[in-house]
Amino acid sequence: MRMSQYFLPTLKEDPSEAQIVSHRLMLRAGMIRQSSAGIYSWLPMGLKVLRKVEQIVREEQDAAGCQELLMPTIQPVELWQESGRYDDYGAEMLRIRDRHDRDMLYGPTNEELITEIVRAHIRSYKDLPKLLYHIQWKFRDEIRPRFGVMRGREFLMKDSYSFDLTYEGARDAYNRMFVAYLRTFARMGLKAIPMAADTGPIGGDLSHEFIILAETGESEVFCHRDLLEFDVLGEDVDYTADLQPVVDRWTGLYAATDEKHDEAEAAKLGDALVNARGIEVGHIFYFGTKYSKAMNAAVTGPDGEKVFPEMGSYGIGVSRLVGGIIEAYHDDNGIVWPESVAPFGAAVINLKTGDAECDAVCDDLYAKLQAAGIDPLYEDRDERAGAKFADMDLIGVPWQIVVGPRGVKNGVVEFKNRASGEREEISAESALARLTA
Ligand code: 5CA
Repeated sequence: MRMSQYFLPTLKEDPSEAQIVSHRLMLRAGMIRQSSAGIYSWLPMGLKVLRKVEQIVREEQDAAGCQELLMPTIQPVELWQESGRYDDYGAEMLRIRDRHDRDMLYGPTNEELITEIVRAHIRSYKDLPKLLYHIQWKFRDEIRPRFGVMRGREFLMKDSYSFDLTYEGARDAYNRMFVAYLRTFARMGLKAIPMAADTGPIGGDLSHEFIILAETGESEVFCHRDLLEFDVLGEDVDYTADLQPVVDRWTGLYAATDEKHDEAEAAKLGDALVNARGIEVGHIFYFGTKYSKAMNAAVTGPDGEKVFPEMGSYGIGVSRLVGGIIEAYHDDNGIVWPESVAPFGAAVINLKTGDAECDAVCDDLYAKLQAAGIDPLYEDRDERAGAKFADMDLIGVPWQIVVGPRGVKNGVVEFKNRASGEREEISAESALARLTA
């Protein structure tokens, strides 16, 4: 992408409405634009990152044996009356009336809708288990939307739902999602710690929140220090195997959110106790037959008897994650994207646009990076060098190749790593080779 053509409305000044760094940087880097309180448009670069995050979530769901479908955002109220949640959900639910005076709602979550789909199509125990997910916008009329995409009213969620014949089967689905979540967040460079959590309006008695530690996090959390050192990507995961030992290892050490915190238990940890703030990036629930019974979604069991499937639901805050990643990866100059979610693989910075030699070197690098699938951003605007550097650091592309007239004369470019700030003078060919190796 050429910067001269790109719709990237960066801001020089800090927007006054943003209280936390990720919100400030998302606005300054031209990633989002507020449309009304807690509702955002995703501008081209913001959308690129959102899609990358979404794709990692998708790949790990697929790897864990979860099947993707897509449910609508607008739901009929009747299903929620069946489950009994229509009244429970209160003012957070956006209620809509269509032209035929039918009551509808903008889905805050999808337990009812998925249970209706399964009820309609799955009649026999032989068709179980099923593990289904979608990635869809949700609406919750949060009383205090804040911190940009962190607590929005409209937000993108990945939600999965499991249906099993037995408790053991449901536990197995829960464990698979537990491990898939650890992998998902680790691939984004995040250390997410599963913590015992409250179930709120979703219900059930087994639940973990996945929390990344951040000073700006909304929840107070407590955990054993050693959990911060566990490495999940180092483990080879076989989703057909029994994952209980992996889950036991993670849940064997103390970790709890505020609501589930037990002072006496935590005190036993002594110096090993970490008391910090955290951002909830995922939340998993086992709630047994709560919805299958209420909505009469029964299957015929092996002996012809009526069985209500054991269910669980598993959410990831996809749009919240974009903010969460920035909270974890930034410095005074701007965003420092982990490579796995970076909007561009590398940037080519032409310090003297219009200079025949600089243009030739840059054009060539740009074409070759494109051909290699690096998805480069080409800073080809007619701007001061200082402004180009500042914008590029703000945007946070992991690698920068800086091309200036002096270097070109000596046959070198500057190869800069955004995270470490390290710069090297090497040939354009070597820079290319580093990125395509
Ligand atoms: N049905 C269950 C699991 S699918 C559910 O809705 N769980 S939840 O309420 O915990 O939401 C799942 C995830 O969505 C949360 O862990 C959080 O990361 C994200 N989320 C929830 N509310 C918001 C919000 N207002 N803004 C941004 N992300 C949110």
